[in-house]
Amino acid sequence: MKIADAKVIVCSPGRNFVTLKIVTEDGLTGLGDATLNGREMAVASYLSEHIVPLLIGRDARRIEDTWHYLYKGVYWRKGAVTMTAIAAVDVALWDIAGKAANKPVYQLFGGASREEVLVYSHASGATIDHTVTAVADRAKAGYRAIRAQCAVPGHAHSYGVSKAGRAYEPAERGAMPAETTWSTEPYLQFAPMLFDRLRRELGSEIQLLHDVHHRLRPIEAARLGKSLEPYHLFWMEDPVPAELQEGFRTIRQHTTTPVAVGEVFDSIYDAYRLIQEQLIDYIRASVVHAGGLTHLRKIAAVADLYHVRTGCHGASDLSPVTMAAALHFGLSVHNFGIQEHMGHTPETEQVFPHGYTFRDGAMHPGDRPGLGVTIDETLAAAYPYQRAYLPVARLEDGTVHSW
Ligand code: EZ4
Ligand code: CO
Repeated sequence: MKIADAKVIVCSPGRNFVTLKIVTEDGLTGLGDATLNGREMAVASYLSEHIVPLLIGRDARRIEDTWHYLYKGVYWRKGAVTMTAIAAVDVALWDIAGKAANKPVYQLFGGASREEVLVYSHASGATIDHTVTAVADRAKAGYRAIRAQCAVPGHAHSYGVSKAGRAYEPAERGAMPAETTWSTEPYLQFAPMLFDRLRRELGSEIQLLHDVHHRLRPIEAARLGKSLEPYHLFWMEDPVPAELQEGFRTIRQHTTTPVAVGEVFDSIYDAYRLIQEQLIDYIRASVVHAGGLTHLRKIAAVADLYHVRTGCHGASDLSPVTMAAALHFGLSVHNFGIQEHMGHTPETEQVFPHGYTFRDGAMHPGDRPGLGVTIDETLAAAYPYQRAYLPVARLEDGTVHSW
């Protein structure tokens, strides 16, 4: 089962996606997502210039060997661009392996560990009233777990708040990144008020999540976690930037609010101390940015030893190919926690027809052979790439801050 062809497809059905398509001599095709939000063409070129020539003629069944050939063989290890490129190859090969076996990918991972994959949706608003309504709407749509974000009064640019009537999409097309401002103290005072209202209006059953998006320092995150304890959040996400894993000790010493981290992690090496010291509760590393299904399953296996569960990133910049892969992973992995489900635009859904389904707050990858996702290349070509950037954040005095 030799690889006969591989190509990179870049399209923009509402937002940019990079997709790797691998074809075998026997005519099987596999898809892998290679989208790195705001730096898409770096991965596209890494794949087409450096990896595609290495794939032609390789045995498509040698997934583990190919992973190490690309990881160790490059000499320059890790990094978001490298790990996203490796992930695209890895996921495409698992797609092919499923098709060759005529089984959905989760059946190659030991089968289903559960009947469904619990997902959480997003809700946001410009005011607490709007946010309460938005969360209630998501609950009506069937979601049992909802991430709530709200603009801090006087600070229009709080993270995660959608522009009126539009789905939240942080990357903006244009020549330069948008600039937003951030102020920590008003946020720390405001966040408990938001969750107090949400609990009083929506009750205690619904699972509430919140994304801090790397904005705080450890002692500030400890204060936030403590102030949110009465509202028993499912998790507080990315409370601080995680380059300094030790920083989480301070948070842990002060609060029982569960902590989730890792959507920007590229491998187990970003997380092993967090996991081994049990400084986090959920690991958010994703199929697409952490080396594909092969490496994410190893991260989950390490996490399982330390009571850490999975909570994979699933924003709109992770394509339907990643969503499908995440669902095969989530259905099968023992220590699954929750899966983010932000959803995609109708244009994106048309470009990537898929077999996964949503019902009553949970998803299922479906039982088509492989991942169960295809790409309509003709339609994709109608949406050419457009450069887009994630915003940058500054403090009120102009200092650059984590966005
Ligand atoms: O800002 O995926 O939890 N979800 C998030 C996302 C990220 C984007 C960055 O590309 O934090 O919305
Ligand atoms: Co996040």
